[in-house]
Amino acid sequence: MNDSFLSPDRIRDCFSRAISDMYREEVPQYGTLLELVEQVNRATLERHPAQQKAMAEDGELERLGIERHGAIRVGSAEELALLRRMFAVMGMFPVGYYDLSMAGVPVHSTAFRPVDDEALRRNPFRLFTSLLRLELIADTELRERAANIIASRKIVTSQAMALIERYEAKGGLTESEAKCFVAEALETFRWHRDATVDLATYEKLHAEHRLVADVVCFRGPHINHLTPRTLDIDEVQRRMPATGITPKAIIEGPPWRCCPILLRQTSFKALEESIFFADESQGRHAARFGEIEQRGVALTRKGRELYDHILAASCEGGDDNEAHQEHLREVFAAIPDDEATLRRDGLAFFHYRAVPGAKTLEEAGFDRIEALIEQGVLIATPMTYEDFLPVSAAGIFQSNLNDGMRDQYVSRSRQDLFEQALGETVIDEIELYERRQQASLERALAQLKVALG
Ligand code: OOG
Ligand code: NI
Repeated sequence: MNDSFLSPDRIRDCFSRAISDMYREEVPQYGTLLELVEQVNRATLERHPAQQKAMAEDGELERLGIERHGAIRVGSAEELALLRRMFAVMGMFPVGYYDLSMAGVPVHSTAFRPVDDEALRRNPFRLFTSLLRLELIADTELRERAANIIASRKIVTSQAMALIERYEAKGGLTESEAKCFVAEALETFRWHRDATVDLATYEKLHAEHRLVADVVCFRGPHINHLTPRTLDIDEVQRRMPATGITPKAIIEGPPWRCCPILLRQTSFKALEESIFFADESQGRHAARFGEIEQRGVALTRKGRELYDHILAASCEGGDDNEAHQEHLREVFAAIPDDEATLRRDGLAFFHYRAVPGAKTLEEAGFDRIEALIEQGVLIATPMTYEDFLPVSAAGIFQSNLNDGMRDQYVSRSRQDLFEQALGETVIDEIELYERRQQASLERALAQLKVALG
């Protein structure tokens, strides 16, 4: 890349900090949450020096404090394709396909995020991006009305559009262009108190599904939550009430384990906000909420199948988190809870690296990897899960909508339609972890001068 250009990683880093500042102003509780998460993370690291050391060596310690994911929802194929181009400027690409219609939410989604090791280390900022499936609305008139409203709005400013085109034509943006791009891109995700429709239209769309009203009635895809990463979600959940935040009852995802796997999340409802309709009447709408997450190791296809199987066989959460977590700990005991077994059984992904200056013995040629690890010249560390979980995402959506809307949309998963709207295929997240693991292993073995056969 041309030297006078700012790298997409830098642009993404600026953008993620800027959107965090904007959201902190929009939703004061988010600031409180950040402080709580920071405190708990600091205390956790102090209590576990080994974890601190491992995270520092993996480059995870630096990204922890800035790591966020956000979520947005768009209304049409055109909007989704436009955002794909905007995110590419920041080195964020669509990874994974999530079908939420099975959970009664008329959307399907992907996560825009950086994909390679260096970019992830720099700033792993991700945006869970959902496309409203208007085709699932049975009422033809309402469906067309919604489509027309969406078609008439412009979610990307003309300045941002010009800079996206410039990036595509030149292969990069200069520092001053990038600065302008970040400021303009931010506008797309800002909250607007004035709806673009009158109260009657809002109510009709709301009656179809609250999410439909949320996507259709505003000027753009306001960011609906921004999530920091904690190292101890149970502790943050316990401490939330004392800071005036009431979390949802159940922590989504796997239970507490010595070796955390995948992703654990919990959310809380944000306050309802006043909005103003086009006919000047006033109303209330809850658009934004809060969420925290704890990330663990990424599972291989085999590991993921085991996880999904156990989750499907486990009982529904109910409202008692303690009892639910206890139940999960029992059923998840079927997944080994130590790094070595997870790795040897091919259940989780690892990063390999050679110990600097290490010498290998001749015999290492046979059962290479295990022998090298045994000798202490090759180190394997868990690869962080960078994606989302459809069942948890559905739980997050549900907890922030008015409940009782499950099973409303019966539909097949339509990745083909989603990719058509997006204008490209989504990256398979498991293949991505596989490639990264393999590349790290080849690099490490080359350093150790052990041929890979
Ligand atoms: C997205 C909900 C999914 C997560 O962390 O699983 C999500 C939304 O409500 O738009 O953010
Ligand atoms: Ni989220």
